[in-house]
Amino acid sequence: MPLTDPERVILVGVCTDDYRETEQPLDELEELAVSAGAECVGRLIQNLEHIHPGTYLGSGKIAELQALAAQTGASAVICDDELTPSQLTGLCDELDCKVLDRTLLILDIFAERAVTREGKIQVELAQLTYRLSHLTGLGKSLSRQGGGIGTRGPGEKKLESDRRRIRSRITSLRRELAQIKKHRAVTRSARLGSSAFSAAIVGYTNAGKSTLLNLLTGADVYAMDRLFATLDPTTRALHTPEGMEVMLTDTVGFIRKLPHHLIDAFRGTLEEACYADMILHVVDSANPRMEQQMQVVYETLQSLEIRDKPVVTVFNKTDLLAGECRAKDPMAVRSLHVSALTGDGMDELVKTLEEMACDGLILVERHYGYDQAGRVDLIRKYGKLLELEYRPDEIMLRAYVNPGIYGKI
Ligand SMILES: Nc1nc2c(ncn2[C@@H]2O[C@H](COP(=O)(O)OP(=O)(O)OP(=O)(O)O)[C@@H](O)[C@H]2O)c(=O)[nH]1
Ligand SMILES: [Mg+2]
Repeated sequence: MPLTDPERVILVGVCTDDYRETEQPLDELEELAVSAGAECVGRLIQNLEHIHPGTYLGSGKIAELQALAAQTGASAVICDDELTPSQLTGLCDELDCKVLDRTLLILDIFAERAVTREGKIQVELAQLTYRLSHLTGLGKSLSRQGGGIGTRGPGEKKLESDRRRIRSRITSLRRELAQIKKHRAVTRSARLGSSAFSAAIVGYTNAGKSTLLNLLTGADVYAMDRLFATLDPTTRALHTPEGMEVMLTDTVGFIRKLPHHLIDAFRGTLEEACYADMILHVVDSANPRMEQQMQVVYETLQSLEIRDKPVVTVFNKTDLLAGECRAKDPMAVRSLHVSALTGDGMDELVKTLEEMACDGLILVERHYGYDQAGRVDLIRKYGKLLELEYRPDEIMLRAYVNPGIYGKI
């Protein structure tokens, strides 16, 4: 991508109840804008009972915004909500600069971060679905200036193309995605067939999920102080000191008002968590918005219909806290306090994962004669082998087995 001056943007939010409630979300919008390579040159919040259906803001505030844009030389305005097509058109008619919304911004970041073919298709699908429904307003807005936020990904050319072409592109992308999904299901069932216990690492974006996976498994997932550093799921094995194997999957982070186009498009990726035995919920305990972020995570899990899985919550980044972290997650079976950066609390986390993996299993230590090798095979196949030694006159093994197998060995 050629280096250009960062886009100068003004952040705009509508506060429907409490002023401070919206000041904080604009902080997050700023992080998003910066992640997309923009420079924030102003902020504007309007207190309204309802978001204006035609222009997002009321007319007085729009005049103020116009003046602020002129004064700061802003080239774009970013609204903290997804605009309806008529709001986009309405606001665009009133202003001389580009108008973007939170959804377009998040899609833009995703487009830049996507690495794998699956990730790229998912983002393009989400972008095209969004564009299809906002075609007129967007054409007007994005034609104001070339390049910058909102124009990454499938490209402006497609914007101008007619709806039918976008629709046929969507159909062909969906078909390709279905193929990839089939392949993923095969890999997954191979993984499940190995009967290893599995945990899905979920959490708000930037909580430290990838850093934790890297530390626990020696994986090499891209971890960075930016929102949505990781989009593609990665699975790695954690080998505990007891000899147990736990498969950990790192997934895309969640965020407040995650665009539904993205949830739909990324369902396949997000659903990795549906197939895990448990959820490892990573929380940034140093973030002032921690409570809201945890709530967003649970809401997102709900919308993905992930409900009845045991959750272990790790309050991460405790190294950044002045005092001891005492936070507790009432939704979780266990709450732990760790630092993925210093390694603090890792022993306890590994022990907890091990306990979860062994829950309901029986530890056996047996010595079998070579004529009983069939039982050894049974344990190998259905149990979790910790130790196996072929001695001259016997086979020694230590393993976890479930009660069903226990009766047969
Ligand atoms: N101080 C401190 N920083 C941490 C800790 N864990 C992670 N970080 C930092 O937090 C930032 C985000 O970490 P990631 O592992 O990329 O977070 P993530 O949850 O995978 O984020 P996304 O992939 O963007 O959803 C990085 O700069 C990490 O170095 C921690 O325990 N302490
Ligand atoms: Mg990550």
